[in-house]
Amino acid sequence: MGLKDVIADDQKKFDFMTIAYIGMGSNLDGPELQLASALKALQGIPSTELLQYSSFYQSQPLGPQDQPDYVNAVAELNTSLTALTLLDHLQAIESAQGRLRDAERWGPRTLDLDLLVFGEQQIQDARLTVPHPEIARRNFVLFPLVELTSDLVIPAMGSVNDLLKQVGTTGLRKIKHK
Ligand code: A4P
Ligand code: MG
Repeated sequence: MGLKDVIADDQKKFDFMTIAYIGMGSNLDGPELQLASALKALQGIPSTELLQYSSFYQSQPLGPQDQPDYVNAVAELNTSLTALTLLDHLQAIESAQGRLRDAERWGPRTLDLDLLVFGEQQIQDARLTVPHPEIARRNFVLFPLVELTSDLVIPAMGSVNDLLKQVGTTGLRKIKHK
């Protein structure tokens, strides 16, 4: 195999890799520790690499106000899994960290892992909507996202920088530097 073939072969390897962004949130049972162990768990997902993650941010609850503030962050993954298989792993991590499903909508939780963006893909499945439809309304998602990748353009939504300018930074406080 010549050098060209090796490079072409290498390229093929990367062709099926997808950059995915995961929104992480917790407001129960030690939110910072919940996110720290979720980051460890993300590193254990097969065929997937944790490339980087944002600072942690304290944020005021969206939805019912009679719940503690959240800690939010975003992680960047490189994966050869499909979006649905990745979602299976995210939900398994949520369950392992004591997340009770079918609780109140937008209510408190030990760990929430949302698949925000999966490469260029737009997915409308019974179990999965990508890009996550609430991104544009949530500064606790957009701010950490911009910290990681300020030039990201989200399919059908636009530039993360522009989206962040529209929502502002009210209620957000950086609590942990990397
Ligand atoms: N699902 C569809 N698309 C996706 C996706 N892109 N990523 C489905 C993940 N899941 C997706 O989710 C319900 C179903 O959505 C899943 O079974 C999956 O198949 P869930 O996590 O079980 O339920 P949920 O999280 O209670 O509902 P929802 O509507 O996803 O809530 P959100 O939007 O996650 O909001 N305030 C602050 N400051 N910070 C927060 O992080 N989070 C929430 C929860 C409320 N308020 C918050 C925060
Ligand atoms: Mg969720």
